[in-house]
Amino acid sequence: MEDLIKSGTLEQWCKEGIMKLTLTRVLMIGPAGSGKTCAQSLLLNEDPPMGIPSEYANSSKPPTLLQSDPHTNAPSTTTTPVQSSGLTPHSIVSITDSTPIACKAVKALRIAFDGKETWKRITRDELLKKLASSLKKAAENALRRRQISAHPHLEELEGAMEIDLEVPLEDYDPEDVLKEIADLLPKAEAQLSEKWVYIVDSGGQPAYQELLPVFTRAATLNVITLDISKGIDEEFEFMYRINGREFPCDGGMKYTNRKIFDSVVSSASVQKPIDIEFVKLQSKHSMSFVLGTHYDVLIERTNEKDAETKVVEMSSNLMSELPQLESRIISKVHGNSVIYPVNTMQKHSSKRQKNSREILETISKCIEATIEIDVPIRCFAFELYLEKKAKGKGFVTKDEAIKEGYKLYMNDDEVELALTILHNSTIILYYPRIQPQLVFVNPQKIIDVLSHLLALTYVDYPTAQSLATNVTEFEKSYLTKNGRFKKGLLKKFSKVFSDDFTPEYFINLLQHLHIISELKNQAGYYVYFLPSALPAYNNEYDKDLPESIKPLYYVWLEQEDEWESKKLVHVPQGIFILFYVHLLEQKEYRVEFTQDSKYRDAVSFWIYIKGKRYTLYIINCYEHIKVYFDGPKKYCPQVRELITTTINKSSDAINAKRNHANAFPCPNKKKHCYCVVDEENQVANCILCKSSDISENDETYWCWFGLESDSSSAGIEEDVLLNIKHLHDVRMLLKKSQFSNAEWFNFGLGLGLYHNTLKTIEMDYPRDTNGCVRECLVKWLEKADDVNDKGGAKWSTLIKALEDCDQNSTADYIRSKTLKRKADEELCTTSKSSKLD
Ligand SMILES: Nc1nc2c(ncn2[C@@H]2O[C@H](COP(=O)(O)OP(=O)(O)OP(=O)(O)O)[C@@H](O)[C@H]2O)c(=O)[nH]1
Ligand SMILES: [Mg+2]
Repeated sequence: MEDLIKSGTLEQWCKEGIMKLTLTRVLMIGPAGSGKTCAQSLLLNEDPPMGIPSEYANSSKPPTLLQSDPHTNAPSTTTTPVQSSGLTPHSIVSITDSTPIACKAVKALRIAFDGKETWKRITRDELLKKLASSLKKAAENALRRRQISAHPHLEELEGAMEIDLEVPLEDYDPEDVLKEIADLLPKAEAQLSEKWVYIVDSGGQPAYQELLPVFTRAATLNVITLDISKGIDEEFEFMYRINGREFPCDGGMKYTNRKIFDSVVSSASVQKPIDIEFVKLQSKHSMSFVLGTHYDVLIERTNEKDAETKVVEMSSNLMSELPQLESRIISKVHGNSVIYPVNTMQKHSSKRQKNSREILETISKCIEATIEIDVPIRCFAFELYLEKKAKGKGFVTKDEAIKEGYKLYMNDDEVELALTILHNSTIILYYPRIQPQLVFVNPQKIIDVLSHLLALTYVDYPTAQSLATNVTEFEKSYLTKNGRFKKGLLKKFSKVFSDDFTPEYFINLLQHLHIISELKNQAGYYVYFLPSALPAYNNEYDKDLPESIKPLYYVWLEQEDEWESKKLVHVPQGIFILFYVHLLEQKEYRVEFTQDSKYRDAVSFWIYIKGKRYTLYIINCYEHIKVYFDGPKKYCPQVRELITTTINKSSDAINAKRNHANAFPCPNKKKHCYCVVDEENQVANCILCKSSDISENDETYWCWFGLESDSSSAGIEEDVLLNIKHLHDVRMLLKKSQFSNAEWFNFGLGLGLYHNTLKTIEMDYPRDTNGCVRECLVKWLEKADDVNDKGGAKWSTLIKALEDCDQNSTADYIRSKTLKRKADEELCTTSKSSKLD
């Protein structure tokens, strides 16, 4: 160790060492109880969860509050005698508890042996050994370099390096991670595979799935588990499992394997690839592998041959509705089937190994699912330091993290970068904007509280009390019916909050992520609205939906390549719940809930425009989102712009592409067909049938796109500061005056937007200059970048920006429509006053 420090090798290794990884980022995803957690054990070639022989058995303590070993991330299981509520299908009793929204990534090595692949969990000791072998190599190289150069001023050089040392030798803790690594040097072997996997397990409850993208980044491989003992379109209830008991999650709501599958594959297809530094080769898009679990149940019910036939049938049936996403699914995983049938609880070790190998063999062939990344070696050592420091607490403060970073010769910026990488790739949670700055080395701290908060709405009262000590029946029903809670409830999650991680921190965080919204109740107390806790929509609003204006749909369209036609996918998971909170929190329009019931996936709001109240219904139908408005047609464009802007914000928050479009239902009523609106040309084209039957003159549709700008009502004659409410007016004026959209970039610069902002817009709207112009205007109206320095969002600054990019006729037109009257008035006043003189 001493030599390593003195020679500067340790410092150089810390500063320059990299681990070249071929990385597969796997997300276990699928319906609740379909076997994600059990499948993860299978992939890692570990025994199926059997329950833990621990003091937690038969206790009322929630096992999820266990301090799990961050390295093993062992699934939380329980041996509590199982009391099935009678709702369990096929008399299967679960031995695993439901997983919270997400778990920290498990690191595993991909080991190829004899042409076969296995995945092996990387334990702390193994990671230390790996780092030691990397350090050994660095030391050997350094020695060789020194021998070769036999530098005459070597001593001088070494002296200089010693001065650089940030931690004096005597300060090294005997249990220091670097020392642990150095101690392993004599035993260090050559590095084996640098093919790694990060596996993230998730919870399948619908509310959990909606929140998942807030905490995770796009995986390169989604392992979708479907319980194939249930048919593809068979309806079933989702269960929440805790302490060996099961509770229905969504009171009577039914889901099917297909619905979940379509939604998961669609969401994966619109996710932007993970954007972290050091990625050398990005995956083109994510892939999915479909694991058909509970195969044993299917076989037991019939026989092996019939079960096999059933899997083939299910496979083609599954792909029938989203054939356009076939290229995103690993096909022929079992004969010609896209479903690999398996019993994830298989106890027989050689059969288990065989299943695991077969699955991994298929996955290993899918090179699209890997990325190549040069991870700075110190990221791994840093994580080990953080884990040590966080022991018992689950988190460290930013200052503590910085101090640990110094031991690895990292400066503050490098610590920040390492934390961001760890946050994005392993779900160590770090939100620098929340004070005090904390690093959650064990993300369960945060995610468990949120998951348990939602679980209070699923379980019975006694079980709720095991989650939150002394929770009252009122608190439970206030959350279930109204989606609301007070800070006091959080304090009842004992043993979770400690030191700087307080309920206040947790609330700030959820507000920052737009998962909750703060409201003041009549008594002046703050309450928190968590829409995820609300029940699923039951069509209650349908009888009241206004009919005089056609509903406006939002659909999501995905494109394989630039010249391929756009194909319909489902609403990405996570968008709606964030949209809900963003809409409540926007400041431009006053909105209030109507007296209808509240749902997680449908809202009915009163929106006030010029003081008058109108009703707005927004419903997530999972294939599309639909919007109904009962106000005058002239306000429809404003409402549309508000909703589009809010959806964009939610898309950005979950790293989803902004590839939504407006549409109307196909007049031919063809299934899965929509008339997608081409806003620029004011036409709508059906995506499946050839017709475009929506008349260009039918105002009940086109009012949403209102050709005329409502200049008088928007008060645009004066050179006042404009805001996002004027977006439609500005867009219509540009359109009418034949503004050349191709000039959008220079126009944006002229408005005061930064080059980087415009580049981001360009990436979000490829080959869509109309979309680029819109986003430029949104940023301008939001006064982003240097907009205020250019005079703010006013007609005069807009006109100047147009003139600066040679759009003089557009500038003249807008002047004539907006400032001319004012100019005329001024002229008139001047002439009057000169006469008086
Ligand atoms: N017979 C049989 N049972 C299975 C199989 N896979 C899972 N199970 C059972 O289903 C239960 C739930 O499995 P998990 O792996 O915990 O399910 P999950 O998808 O992780 O569920 P959530 O975490 O709630 O989303 C287990 O406790 C097992 O009893 C299978 O292939 N065959
Ligand atoms: Mg699970």
